[in-house]
Amino acid sequence: MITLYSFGPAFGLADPSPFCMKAQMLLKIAGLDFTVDKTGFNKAPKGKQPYIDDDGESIADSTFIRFHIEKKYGFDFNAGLDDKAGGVAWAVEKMFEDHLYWVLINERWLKDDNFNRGPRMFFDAAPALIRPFIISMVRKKVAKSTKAHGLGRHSVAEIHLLAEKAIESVANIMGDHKYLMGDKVCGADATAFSFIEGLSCRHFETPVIAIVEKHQNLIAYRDRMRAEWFPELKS
Ligand SMILES: N[C@@H](CCC(=O)N[C@@H](CS)C(=O)NCC(=O)O)C(=O)O
Repeated sequence: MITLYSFGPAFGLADPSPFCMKAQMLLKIAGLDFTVDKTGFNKAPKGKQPYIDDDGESIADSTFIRFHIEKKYGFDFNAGLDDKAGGVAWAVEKMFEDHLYWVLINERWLKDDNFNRGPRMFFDAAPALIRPFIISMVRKKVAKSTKAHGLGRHSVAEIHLLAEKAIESVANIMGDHKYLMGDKVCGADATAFSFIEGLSCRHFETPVIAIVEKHQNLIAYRDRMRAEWFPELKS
């Protein structure tokens, strides 16, 4: 019995966290049954979601969840990919997770309008009296993290230029394929879909949406993938 600990649907997305969406999609691609638990954040082994409990075994981090599925269930997320394609898939995945993720964070958490229409709701359960203090503290922590990563040291124009280049690279790699690496879904599709979906989410107002929408193949892919893997979501 697998339990996936994540945030649950928000902003028209299967999950506001692209990593949680990715983990959910990996489980779906592998054909495993699971339930979603939205109450586990305070017990997260690495202080972040997603994590899973698989018959008493706890696995934290979407990539280690992937490795666990591959090892325990013998599922090959790179089936059909040669070494070069597997390498490209991994590089694309990590470009989303370790580079474009910070663009998404910057747009959602550090721009007041977007913060107010999105992440602010994560604090609704905090006592009203200390809520503003907690919000300010967490946003300062987020700003510090983006600076520590490096992306947060650039101007807005520079951040969008980097986003443009990264997204264009993904569009070029995908070309006219049905999936990221060809005609068969692979592990990196879980990441690619989740981040393209998150970066182009119309609940927020950001030039990044137009950057993604410049690439018709990415938009068609996003819509196809949503219909295939998350049919429960309205498009
Ligand atoms: N490397 C992790 C990243 C997970 C992650 O960054 N989760 C964020 C949500 S997108 C989180 O739980 N943040 C809470 C926090 O940092 O306090 C993975 O692949 O699962």
